[in-house]
Amino acid sequence: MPREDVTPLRLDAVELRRIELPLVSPFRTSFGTETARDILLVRVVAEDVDGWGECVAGNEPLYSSEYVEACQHVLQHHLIPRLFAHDRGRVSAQQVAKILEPVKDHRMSKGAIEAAVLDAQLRACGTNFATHLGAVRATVPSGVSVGIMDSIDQLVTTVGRYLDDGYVRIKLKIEPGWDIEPIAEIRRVFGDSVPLQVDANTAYTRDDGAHLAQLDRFGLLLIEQPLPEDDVTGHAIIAREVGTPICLDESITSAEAAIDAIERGACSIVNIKAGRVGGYLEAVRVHDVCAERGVPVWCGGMLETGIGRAMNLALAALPNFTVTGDVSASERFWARDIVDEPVRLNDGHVTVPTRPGCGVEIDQEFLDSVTTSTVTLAS
Ligand code: SMG
Ligand code: MG
Repeated sequence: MPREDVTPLRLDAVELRRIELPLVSPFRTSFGTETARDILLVRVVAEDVDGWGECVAGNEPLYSSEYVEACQHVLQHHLIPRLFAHDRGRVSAQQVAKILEPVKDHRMSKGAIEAAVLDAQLRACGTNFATHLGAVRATVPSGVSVGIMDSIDQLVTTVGRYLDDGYVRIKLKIEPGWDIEPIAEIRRVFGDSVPLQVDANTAYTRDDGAHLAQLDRFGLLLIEQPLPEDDVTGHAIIAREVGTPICLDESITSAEAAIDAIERGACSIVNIKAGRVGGYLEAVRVHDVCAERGVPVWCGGMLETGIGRAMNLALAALPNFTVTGDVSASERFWARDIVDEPVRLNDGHVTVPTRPGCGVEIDQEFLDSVTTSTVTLAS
């Protein structure tokens, strides 16, 4: 296995930068509609090399308890001071989780700073994320996540456009009142061979097993996170009532949580998002424990900019990522990305970056033009 420790770097400064990026179209899930993202980027300056990390928390605490303003606070007042205090600011990405362990949860914040440290270290030694994490593929198939729409007609038009673009798998967001009918219509219009899955973002209850079993006739790849994140037992109950495989997203907050959910029969597929589990290194551990148990995984998305997108592609190229992920092109969400090489769709696939670190460079002029605030902390 690669992924061995890389040389620690001395952190000279950390910049917390907030940007505002409008989405090309509103994105509606069972918990709300987003039209723009307020994104927190973390830049570490370490021994003359920069490293970037992206915090995936949303504007509001709706996907999970984390939200961008709180992430900025905990990074500024609790996480970064602990890193500066460790060995006079000398840290390696592999030490970050341990150093930050006394601070409970806040995984998206921890993941963002760990990513920035890892990016700096890998740039310093000329290695890329893919090699470091253990990637085995140069390109990965690209799936797209489609929000809840105002009408089924609008959904059909949108899905048709993504299929024309070449996406090889469609994920539809569902909620009570927007499930059986829209799926039936998508199957009727586009046929049974389109790889299709649904994501409920916790919108159902333990009583909905029989209702969700009506989705079985559509041959879906999986149903993602039907119940609240802390209801692992409920998912095990639903998994017995529904023929379609149950996949967990929000519930999987660590490798330990993944083992627990798998052993309790709550899921047979796992969605991995680095931010949700506290960073790319824990994400690799989740990948590994799932692989050891024969459970396939796929890479989730959190409407990332080109920074998080590039890192996600490295992760999605690991061997047990055998299910197509939410690794769409930058243009799926952004009119213009903040990096020099936005993710592009090529025959339904996206290319894993190969340059050092996360493999993309910041478009500084554009980044500055969308920046809403910057705080610099010096060690
Ligand atoms: O980045 O392609 C993407 C978005 C994928 O649907 C997506 N993410 O629960 O999986 C999920 C959602 C979470 C984000 S909604 C704010
Ligand atoms: Mg999800």
